[in-house]
Amino acid sequence: MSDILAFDLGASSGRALLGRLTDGKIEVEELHRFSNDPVQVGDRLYWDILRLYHEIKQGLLKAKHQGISLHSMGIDSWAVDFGFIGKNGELIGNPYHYRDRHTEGAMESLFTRIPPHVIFARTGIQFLPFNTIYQLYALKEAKSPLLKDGNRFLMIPDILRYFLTGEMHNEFSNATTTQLFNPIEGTWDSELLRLLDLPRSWFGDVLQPGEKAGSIQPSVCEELGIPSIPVYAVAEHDTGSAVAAVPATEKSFAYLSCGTWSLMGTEVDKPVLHDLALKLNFTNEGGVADTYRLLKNIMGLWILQECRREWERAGESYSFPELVQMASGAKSFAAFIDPDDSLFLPPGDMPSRIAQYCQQTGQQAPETTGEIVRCILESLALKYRQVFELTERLSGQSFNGLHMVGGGIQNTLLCQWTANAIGKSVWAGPSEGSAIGNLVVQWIARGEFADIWEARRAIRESFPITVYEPEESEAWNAAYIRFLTITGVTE
Ligand code: LFR
Repeated sequence: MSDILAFDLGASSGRALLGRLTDGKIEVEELHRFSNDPVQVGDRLYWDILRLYHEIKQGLLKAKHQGISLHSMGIDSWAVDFGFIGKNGELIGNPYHYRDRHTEGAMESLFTRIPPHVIFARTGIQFLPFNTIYQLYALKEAKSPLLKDGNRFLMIPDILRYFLTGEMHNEFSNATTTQLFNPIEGTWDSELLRLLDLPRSWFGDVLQPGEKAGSIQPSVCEELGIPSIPVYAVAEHDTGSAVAAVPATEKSFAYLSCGTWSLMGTEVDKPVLHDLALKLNFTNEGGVADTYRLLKNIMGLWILQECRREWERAGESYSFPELVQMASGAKSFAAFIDPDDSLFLPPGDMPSRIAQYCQQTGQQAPETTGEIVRCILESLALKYRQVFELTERLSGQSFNGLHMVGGGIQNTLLCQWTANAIGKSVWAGPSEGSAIGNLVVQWIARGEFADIWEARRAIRESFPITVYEPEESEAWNAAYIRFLTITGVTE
């Protein structure tokens, strides 16, 4: 009775996870995994949205072929990206990838018209150059035909849901990441839309995670030979789903959702909009059960993923475990980078950029593969300490440890180094955080769990949690002071 499906789309791969609930215990099975390959055309970088829709259909077919009778499904993905639906109901063009360079300079340019403190006061969202607001502004400035023909604004999971159900809805957790949603008013910010000269009518009703968003429409059921099932709006921003899956017992907890990005922070009942939050560039993204995520984006394992791609291009292929193994053998604390330096945001030759960063900061650049990987992982762990302490300062809380969820926890060296860097316990698990958060929001909606806390208890009892205790504290403390001096980022 409880079989449901979560589609979780990441920046480099997607998966369909079957969830089953037996006597309060959650079991999951990966039915389908696929790569998500952004496509470069000329100097533009796009998402292959139709391929993603195709893979969602493949996931549904796999469930059918295994004789699984599904009761509902939900979709989550990365945030900020979007497409337009035209008057004839068709998607116009391919959505841009948030790492596309068309937003370069857009944020700074918009600030001359709308000061950052005004944007923050109205939205509570951190300033990332690829936020939807700057993407839309860049399209406006470029007089993009998308804006001429567009009729409805939908984000990535909204589009895929629309293809399946024929219904157009926006969803709360993702809507907040646009930096166009006003959390106090609980709706799109009409004033920002007006200042950007964007029609309010493009932005639709905003469903909360757990609300029903339609059912698979007859034409799709016929095409796939499947019965119709309800499609729920979940926390369709993957980070929202990942944090829903944090197996915390206490109301106040710190988390790190670790994947391509590292998202670190805490859960709060109301957005934190004061000056310090603005100054520290923290965000207040919408979550499940009327919560917000007070967090900061950290560039994350993206830098390592891009290094791996670069080495592969040069004919050297390594698995992630091999890379981690090489790092563990390299000299410790030899060089540091600030992972959040804008140098590391666009795709490209990361080993050269790391060397460039080291030169600029008077350090000997790492040379061997192991040295480079060590530099990235140590710098990430030290950055985590910095953001962990800022989260404590900003939220006025002291945490006795850190929950880590997401695929990045398979990197046990990074988990251990994170514990070492923050000097506190790390509890790692589950690794399929986003997909599990997606599942539990559906189960809550279907009355299988009373609330998010009951769901979190079930997650804690259903998945292994690995504990890492801090080691080598003195060496890591000394490294932290050097890291702060070299990166020059004190806040
Ligand atoms: C993580 C994530 C982050 C968001 C970034 C871009 O997958 O969703 O939360 O800032 O991707 O959308």
